Amino acid sequence: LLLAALGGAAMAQTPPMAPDIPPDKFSITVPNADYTKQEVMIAMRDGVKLHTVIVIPKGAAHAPIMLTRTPYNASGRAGRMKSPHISSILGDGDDAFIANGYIRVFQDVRGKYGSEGDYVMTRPVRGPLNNTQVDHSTDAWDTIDWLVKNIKESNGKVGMVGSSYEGFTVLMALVEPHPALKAAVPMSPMVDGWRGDDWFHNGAFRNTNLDYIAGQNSARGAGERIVTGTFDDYDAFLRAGSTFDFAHLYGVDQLNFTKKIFEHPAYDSFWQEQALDRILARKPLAVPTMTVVGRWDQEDIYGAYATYAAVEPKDKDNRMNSLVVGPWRHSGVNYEGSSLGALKFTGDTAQQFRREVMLPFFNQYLKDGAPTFDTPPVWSYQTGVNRWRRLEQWPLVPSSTKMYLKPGFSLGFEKGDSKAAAFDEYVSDPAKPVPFVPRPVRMSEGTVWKPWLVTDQRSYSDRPDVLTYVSEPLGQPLALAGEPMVNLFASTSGTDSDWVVKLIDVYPDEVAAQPEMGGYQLPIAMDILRGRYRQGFDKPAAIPANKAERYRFALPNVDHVFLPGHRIMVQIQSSWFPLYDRNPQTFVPNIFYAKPGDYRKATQRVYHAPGMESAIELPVVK
Ligand code: PG9
Repeated sequence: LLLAALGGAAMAQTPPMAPDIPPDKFSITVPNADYTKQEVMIAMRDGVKLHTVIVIPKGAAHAPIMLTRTPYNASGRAGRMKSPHISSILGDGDDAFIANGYIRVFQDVRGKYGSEGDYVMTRPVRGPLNNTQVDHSTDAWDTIDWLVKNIKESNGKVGMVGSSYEGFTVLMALVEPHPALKAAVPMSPMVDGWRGDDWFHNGAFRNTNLDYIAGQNSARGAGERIVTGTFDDYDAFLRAGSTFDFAHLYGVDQLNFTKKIFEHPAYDSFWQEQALDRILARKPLAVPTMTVVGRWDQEDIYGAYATYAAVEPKDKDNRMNSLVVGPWRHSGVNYEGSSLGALKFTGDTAQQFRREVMLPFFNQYLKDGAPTFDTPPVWSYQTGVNRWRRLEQWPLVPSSTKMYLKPGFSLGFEKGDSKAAAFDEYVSDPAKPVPFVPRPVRMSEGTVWKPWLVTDQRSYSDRPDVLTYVSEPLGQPLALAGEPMVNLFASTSGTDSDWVVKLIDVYPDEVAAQPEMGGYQLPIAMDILRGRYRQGFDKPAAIPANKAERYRFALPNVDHVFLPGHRIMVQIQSSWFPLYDRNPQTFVPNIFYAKPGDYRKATQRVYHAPGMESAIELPVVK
């Protein structure tokens, strides 16, 4: 009785009308969690506060910090699952950091998700395009300064890692790095949006971006996506007309970044001054940097090689600036890496890299007392023979061995018969553009988009609007290591034209170990050039009709062995739809605004005549 009376008196009653939702943020306790998670707002030098999620392993002391700055929702990046286990809340790509006690930090870039301020897509560095006091370089500096002063479990050393846009923010941090930033791993960084990363390739616009821009820029958080009501993207884009017409149909033309793209179709100062390889080439090399990219990176296949090459002359002992290329799709380095499409590799190549190369690279600069790591200057997965190898440089060899396109649709290292026909021709019809993957085209489906660069090219080799040249089966292995150069002599009956060139490894007719690979036409390197830019990317010029002109451009880097019994193939076509916008084949000032009457069929000729020997210059390892 006495106890009951005492208990009753001690327990205050909650008034029936007390509000049931607490006024301040309330967190449910995760009992026995092996980490703590804090969400803080860090003030930048202009007063804008950036939302930052800090995950600290339980018991951490003198731990290094690994920072990622993202436009893709910092909370989500540290919230894969609701779990008491740090390995379940962070992504697969963080496995090596988790196993080694790193403090993991994600921050929303200004203007996105929980952060204050204005969002500007891939905000340019302070300078001609950015007259404010802040950019991603200053934001990274201010963030790192706060982290090392405020996280008491840290040893004051910070690394940065991230892929794609997050790779771009890593590179931006290197423009004027904070002294506590000790090592960086930009993965598939977006470096030059015009030359060969997300927005354009050599002037041809990538239509996939319109949906991305809608998703990123129609709201601070996750924006709305374009709803076409059409299962096949090929139909949706073709019916709309020009890329402007498509954007206008869904109101995406109203978004500022779409306007900026449409206003700058050529490689003018808007693009040149954002190109991060050019910016970093002018800065001292202060932070050890390992740049990573996938061999078949379908979004940012250009920038990693470009920054590595731009910075390499400053790397006197060949240890500060390194390059890693794995057999991956875009950002595949952070996922399971034992296969890509039909291709199978030697186990989980992505995990091998993260554990055996990336982690010891970071550890040596970030972990107190960690051993020095003999960082490979270049760590490259040689496709065809499927093996990792350590190299001293990239490229291994210049692209100096010409492989000629010959009469009779053959390929060879000697010039063709000069008395044979001088050219091959096809009709390119903008009303029936060549699809980039078999129809129906579903660009937003991961199973279509992620492996598309290894798609079997058999669906195109027999089309009348694709020229296909093929070698005899090889008697010896042929190893390539570098950047193949296209050297095409071609004419069009129109006044503008795109040229798509594909270098392909044709498997033997029968492959007993993997029957579905019998006769497979595996793309090794493919790209597109918008013909109006043949005299300079900033100098669009009409093409004189029916006159052979020279078109020279680089294909993406390869490190590949064509095995005995395989054949080399080259395919040439003039559209790659709907990934790339259609060239109307009539010269107009701005292709985004081409009118229906501008789209005309054209007869395309590719020459193999004396003085006009079309060839691919290959980086053949002797
Ligand atoms: N490739 C994506 C992107 C980067 C930068 C700008 C626009 C798009 C990405 O995966 O982040």
